[in-house]
Amino acid sequence: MTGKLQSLLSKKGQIKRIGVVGMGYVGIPAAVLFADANEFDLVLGFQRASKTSGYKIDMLNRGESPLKGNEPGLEELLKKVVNAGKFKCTSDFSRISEIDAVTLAIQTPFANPKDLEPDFSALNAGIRNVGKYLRPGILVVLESTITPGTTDGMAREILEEESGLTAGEDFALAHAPERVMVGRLLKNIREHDRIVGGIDEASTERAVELYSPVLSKGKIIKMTATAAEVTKTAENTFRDLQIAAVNQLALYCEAMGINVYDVRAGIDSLKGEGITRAILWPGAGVGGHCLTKDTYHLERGVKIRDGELDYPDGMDSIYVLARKVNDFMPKHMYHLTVDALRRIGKRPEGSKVAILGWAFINDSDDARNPPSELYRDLLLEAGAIVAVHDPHVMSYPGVELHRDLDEVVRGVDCISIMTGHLDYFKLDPLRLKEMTGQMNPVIVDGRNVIEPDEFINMGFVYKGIGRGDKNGHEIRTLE
Ligand code: SAJ
Repeated sequence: MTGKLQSLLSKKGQIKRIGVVGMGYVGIPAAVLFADANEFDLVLGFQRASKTSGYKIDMLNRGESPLKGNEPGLEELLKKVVNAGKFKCTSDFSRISEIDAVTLAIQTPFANPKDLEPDFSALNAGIRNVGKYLRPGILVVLESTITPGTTDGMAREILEEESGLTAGEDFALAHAPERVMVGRLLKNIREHDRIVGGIDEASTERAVELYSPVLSKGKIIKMTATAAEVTKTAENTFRDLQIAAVNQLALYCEAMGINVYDVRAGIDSLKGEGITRAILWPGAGVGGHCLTKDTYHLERGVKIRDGELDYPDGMDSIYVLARKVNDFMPKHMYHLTVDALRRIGKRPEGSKVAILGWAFINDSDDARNPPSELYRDLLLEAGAIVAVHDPHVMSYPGVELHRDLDEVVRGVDCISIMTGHLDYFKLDPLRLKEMTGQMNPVIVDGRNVIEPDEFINMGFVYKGIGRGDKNGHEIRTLE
């Protein structure tokens, strides 16, 4: 921490005017919560007037949220702060020079999921824009999920290059990763603990001053910027690891002819006195935009690190292995499908398969990195005829999505449940069998949705993830 920055911040006084760059799922709720805090006078939402998202500027200034889906309280709060003149959206980045603190919440998706390299171009452009108009005494905070080392590395370099100022002396710089989930954006920002990490103590303290007013139940957890980046990527890496652990257990249980859900209940029973096993749920795969990429951010952070990594020579990271196990699960669903069809003398080629569920998560329309995609690709490659049902996902490039379940299952050889949507828990075995018109239709359950015996007793050929106790059942032929 240098005296120069401290004295600049003291001279500037309390944070009163805030800028939020990136009017998306993270930026908009953050901006309206800052604007609703009495501690602050004005919040400017910065949004590029681009063809694809420039429309948000007028919408937001009318007090209308451009976000899809239901976000409790967001539109009311947005109208309130717009009417109070405390929030305004603009594409004029030069107004950054008039604010005290600016946060950047810009997506860092994979350019190409195959090579797992993040596309930092939008974030870099945002940082460069901030750098251009940066003034002494301003606090810059990155909220996007980024590779550890980015704040104190690439971001610092761009800001210094564009502004001619020095981080930690002329301006404060920190990372405060977002932890919001669609459908509960405002609640998450208010109630989750907030990790706040500056490149130095003065930056950390200034970021604490910025975020404290918007927290209701949440507490501030202070650390360095790089530690904050590792925390964010690691908290999702750990979740992915936990899911992989139970997915591998499910595969073992299938091979050993036992029910993984009995084992899971047994393991989960060992708790109390500070012991826990935190066992999650096996399934048809792991999708979404968090768990599928954050492990690789963490792995990249270690690669670009300064210090020496002491780790067994040539051994895969358990985190990368976890990703490989989870990415195997849609393939395992395909193997279960092939086995089941073989039991009734059929092959994938020419068979009709109904996929139930395209969203990566139950009862949601979010279809980012859906496990169903690999499963569908494998079926198509094998010459199967595939139809996809999802009650929530409206569209997906290159995939025809059906809303009418009867239409999708009519005359099929196999029904595969890939997402645990509520609708699928109500599947009626007799009606479903009649719809397929088959003596022994196949059903493959990727999310523990159905009760196996109800379908086996109706003549279905059943396969379920982790159901080693049922997957080899006798096939019943009903008159
Ligand atoms: N999944 C399983 N088994 C489980 C849990 C999830 O197979 O036991 C699968 C889901 O089907 C889905 C994928 O993993 O395909 C991801 O599910 P998720 O519940 O982790 O949902 P995400 O990807 O939206 O994760 C977000 C993360 N939140 C943020 O990054 C701010 C994550 O940190 C949260 O823990 C998670 O939501 C949550 O708990 O809701």
